Amino acid sequence: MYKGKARAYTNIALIKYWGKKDAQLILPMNNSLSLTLDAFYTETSVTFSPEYTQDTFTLDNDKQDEKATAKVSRFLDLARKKAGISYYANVESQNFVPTAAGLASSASGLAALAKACNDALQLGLSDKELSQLARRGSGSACRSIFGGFVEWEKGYSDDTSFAQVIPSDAWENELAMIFILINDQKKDVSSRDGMQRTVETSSFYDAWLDAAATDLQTAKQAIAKKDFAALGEVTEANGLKMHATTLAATPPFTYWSPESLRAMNCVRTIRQAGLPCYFTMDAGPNVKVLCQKKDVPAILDKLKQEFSPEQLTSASAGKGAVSLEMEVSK
Ligand code: 2P0
Repeated sequence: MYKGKARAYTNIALIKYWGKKDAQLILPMNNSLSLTLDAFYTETSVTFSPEYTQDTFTLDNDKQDEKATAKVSRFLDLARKKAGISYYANVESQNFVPTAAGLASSASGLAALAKACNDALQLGLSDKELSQLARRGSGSACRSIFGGFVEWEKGYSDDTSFAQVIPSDAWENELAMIFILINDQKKDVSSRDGMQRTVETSSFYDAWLDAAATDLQTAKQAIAKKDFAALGEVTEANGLKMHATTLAATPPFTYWSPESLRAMNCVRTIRQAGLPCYFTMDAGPNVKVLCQKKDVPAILDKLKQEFSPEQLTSASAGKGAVSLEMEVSK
């Protein structure tokens, strides 16, 4: 019996990953850059045993259906292959999020599973190799192996596509992200389907790739100079460009809801009143606000005039994935 347990924190992209060059290996079309956060995380334990007759997957104490389990099984196959064993496994995952807000991301989940497999099977993978492995589960998971500012180098093969820390002199500890929770319903178009449809059909997609390359350089320069306004501006602009691509897809779609627009306008108003803050959105209607830690109370005060306290949660920069337990008995 081989058991490992690990925790990984979620990350939010400031420069988005949007589109795959290779869906099987999960190689992205563009580099992305994220901030790992401390408020939301997943703890996952995995036990491989000769006594199991199939893989099982429990999420938040709910036994998952065949489709969700099959996704985990495909990932476990990669770990089993590396270890040279064929035991089935039991995976138990717990998402730690302040409210049932639909923020539980596959990034923290698959990063925690990769780390737990590494521990259970004593694979001895470096963080770079762990990032490559996590990427095969879910693209954004490769960034959650690391804390702080992280860049996912798109690479061109399984071995060359992985994330790494962007040196920042710990500047991320002065930053924060406020989440405006709009909706916890399951999304109509998953990020996986959404990015595929966009790559295949959106007439704006080539423009997105050009913009993402330029925006990435701007963001890295802003981090090097600790220039918050520059980082915020490029974060907001890049998110808007990603979302613009979906409008030009066939059939067109959007992750925005009227409430998302209201939140974005609210952030702009707060900024115009003199508090620096910038929004970004992912494959869903929630709005995330990048700001400086010192301004969090004042920005929350303003947001509370428009949104209920239950809709607002703030996070600081978080750490990379950590091991929690290990047990091997033969
Ligand atoms: C990101 N997103 O960079 C982008 C921005 C959503 C919008 O990564 O298909 O769950 O498993 O590789 O990583 C969400 O997509 O997709 C995502 P897969 P993933 O954070």
